[in-house]
Amino acid sequence: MADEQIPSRNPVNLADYRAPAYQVEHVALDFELAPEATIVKARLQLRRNAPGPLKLDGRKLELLSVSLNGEPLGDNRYTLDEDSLTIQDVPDQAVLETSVRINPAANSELSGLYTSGSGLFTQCEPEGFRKVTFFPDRPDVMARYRVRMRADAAKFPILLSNGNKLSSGVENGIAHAEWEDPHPKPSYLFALVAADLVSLKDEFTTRSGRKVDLGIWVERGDEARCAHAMGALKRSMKWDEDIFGLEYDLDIFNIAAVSDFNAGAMENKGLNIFNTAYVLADANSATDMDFQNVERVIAHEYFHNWTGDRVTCRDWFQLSLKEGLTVFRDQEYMSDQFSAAVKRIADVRLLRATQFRDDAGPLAHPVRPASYLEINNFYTTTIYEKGAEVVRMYRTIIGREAFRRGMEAYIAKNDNAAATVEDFWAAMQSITDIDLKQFMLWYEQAGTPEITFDESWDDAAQTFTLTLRQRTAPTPGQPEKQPLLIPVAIGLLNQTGEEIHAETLLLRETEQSFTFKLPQKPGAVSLFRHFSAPVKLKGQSRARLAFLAAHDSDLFNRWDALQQYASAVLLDSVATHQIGQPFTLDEGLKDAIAATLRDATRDPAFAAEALILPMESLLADDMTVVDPDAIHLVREAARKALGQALSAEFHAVYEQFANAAPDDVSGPAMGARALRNAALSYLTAAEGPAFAAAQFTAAGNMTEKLAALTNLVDEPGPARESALHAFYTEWEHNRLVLDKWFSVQARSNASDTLTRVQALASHAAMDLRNPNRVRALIGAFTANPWKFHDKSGAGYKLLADFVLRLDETNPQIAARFVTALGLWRRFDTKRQGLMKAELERILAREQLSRNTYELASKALA
Ligand code: 0A1
Ligand code: ZN
Repeated sequence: MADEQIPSRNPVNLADYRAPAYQVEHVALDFELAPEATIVKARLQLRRNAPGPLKLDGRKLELLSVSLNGEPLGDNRYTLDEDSLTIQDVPDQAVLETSVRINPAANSELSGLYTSGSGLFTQCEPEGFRKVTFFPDRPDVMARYRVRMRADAAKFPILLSNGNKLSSGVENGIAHAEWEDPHPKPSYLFALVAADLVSLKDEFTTRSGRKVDLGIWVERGDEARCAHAMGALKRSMKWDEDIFGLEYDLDIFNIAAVSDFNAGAMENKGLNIFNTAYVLADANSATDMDFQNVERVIAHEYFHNWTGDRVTCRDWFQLSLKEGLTVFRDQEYMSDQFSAAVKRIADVRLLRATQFRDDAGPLAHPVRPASYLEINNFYTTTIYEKGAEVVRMYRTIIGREAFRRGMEAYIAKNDNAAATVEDFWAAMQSITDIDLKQFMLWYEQAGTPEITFDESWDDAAQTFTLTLRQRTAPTPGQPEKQPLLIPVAIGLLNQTGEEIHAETLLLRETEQSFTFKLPQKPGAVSLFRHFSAPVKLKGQSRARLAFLAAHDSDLFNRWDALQQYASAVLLDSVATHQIGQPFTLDEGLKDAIAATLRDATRDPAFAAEALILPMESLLADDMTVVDPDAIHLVREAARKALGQALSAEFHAVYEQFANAAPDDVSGPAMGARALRNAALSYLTAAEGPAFAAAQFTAAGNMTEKLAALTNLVDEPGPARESALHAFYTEWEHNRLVLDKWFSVQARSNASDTLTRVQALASHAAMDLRNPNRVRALIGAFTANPWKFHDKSGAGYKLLADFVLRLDETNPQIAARFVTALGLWRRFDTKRQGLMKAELERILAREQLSRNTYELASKALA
């Protein structure tokens, strides 16, 4: 960035949306590919669409020539600046040809065309295509593409792009290929790969009989680790047909894996490009979590073919239209493959830990933001995960069957078009009598609603009245909130815990009462079953939580009740600790954990979730002034006390579930391992590292190995050193596994974590160009709730140093890390000062990227 002007700091506003002056009907692209100098020739067939000049986006392009309808244009006919090429007086129908030179090897931002290893790859969402060629780089310009590529056959034998392959071959040492995509698409879905890759091939026949050639392209030697991804792809293709009636629409579906990638994966039409982390998996090198992540991300990108590609977004404010919907679809897919309750628990855990937290801080924004400086900063859990909750609420409100018809209506009406969240809303409204007008507020209002309630029983009338109240706290730019339409799934339980009534209520008012005629006074009401809305429910008594944790037939709420109960008692202990009193174990918590262990056989995966005490960061969210030290000490003390009090039970579970075959990645096998590893964590807390050391040595797969290592790294000493050394030596040459070696140390609670992270930052294997490696160290460290917040401020400084270094090469990744400092208001004045000082130091840098500037300045505001 150093030699450029300060990037534009003018926000883009939803209210300023204007249709594009020209549509592009067809694009012909010609690539002469070489890492340092690639020549891109583009031929755009233009048609006028609205008044105004022809404005093409373009960044870091060296313009070689431009001609209009075959006539070369002199530089008096156009204006060229840092970001665009504007041409006045273009006829209503025209052909524009440009030729540019770009330098993929110098592209460290990893957006546009860039090198990774010895290959060339693209990433165009959201605004990368403008770094490939001059183009109206906005999602409402949908064109048909024809792509020709030529490259040195020795280095780039494989040339891939979107759609169907028309031809390929090698002549005089030059590889060439031509691809054509019959479906109109926005530029952000363009993709190109030129590399020396090999493929795992398979095929899938769609329900109407189309034979689709499937290919997963990876580096030589990695083919054997693609089987799980291929299986996931075929399962996803079938599932989308079965559940949504959506069938694949091309003869080829390719996935290419790349090591250097800013995000998880990308849904380019017919050519998904994936971070290797979400493709490669075998039991030896990948954990059960990795296997599930591969399955989930493969499904997610595949599902985008309809929700994203065929129906795309009008502008980037509508990002959640495709992302929230596609996350919802991948959640449903995963919940059909494994246990639905466990999947819901994992999703809600994530939502609370990340989205609720953002929604309560200075970076809170609505599911559809009204303005942004840098769109790359808006690939957030609000857009993705809260967006998925919004889609889920439609289904909860109107019912499954109506929702399925609403989806059909949405796709039929918006096929091959660029849509808005209003279009989705309208499709849902069109098939239901329930008035959904108020529901649009979920897209417009930021913040997490808080729900409180009252209950009363009228003995004479035999009626039970439930009063619900909602309130959403102010968020930046939104001081006043209106009441939302909230689906509240409830269950009424009798005194012995049996269900006597279940229903979904629609809460529309700030305060609203619901009355039920019942045969008897209920024992307890279970609210927001299966987390029927993304809200915080307040004011449940401990007695009720303990009752629900033991009896609720809704498994999600049973889990949640135990979590809330545990949070309440741990926060009490934090308060006790702060006044210098010793820790005592709550009997109710002990009983609930004991009951979970007794019941574990029924659903080991569920038991594993239930055994995990509320995360430190979650406990922090419920404190007025966060005390990271007290939270950590108390949670550890509880783990240790439970491990000691229930030692026999934990040992029994650990032994009982030891039989899953190491390479079995079925749900039951993963559940058994999760349960054992949960037990291991208690046993280590109570009895020291012996068990973990034994598991480390005996481990038959990465899930067991990494869980053992995670327990071992908390305690400095020879057990830790020898395990880390053995792990490094074994996996030094596998980048994805080496990432785990970095992360596990950055997450460690050991006394020397800070100095270790500092040392790892300049380890020979640290690679600033590789986002996975940076996330493995710095991302993991900022998620370390105790060590990152070390009261010396050294953690904050380490982070800010990294942000400033990364900002020069990869602003997208740099900016993401700033959010960790955005929570400063939640801490004591000393930490506040230290965090603010680092934010100010970041902002003081001249030439700061727009990405980092936006988040740092909003974090301080
Ligand atoms: N649409 C992709 C996410 C994605 C976004 C940005 C990227 O590069 C900056 C890459 C991928 C998805 O939802 O999977
Ligand atoms: Zn997506």
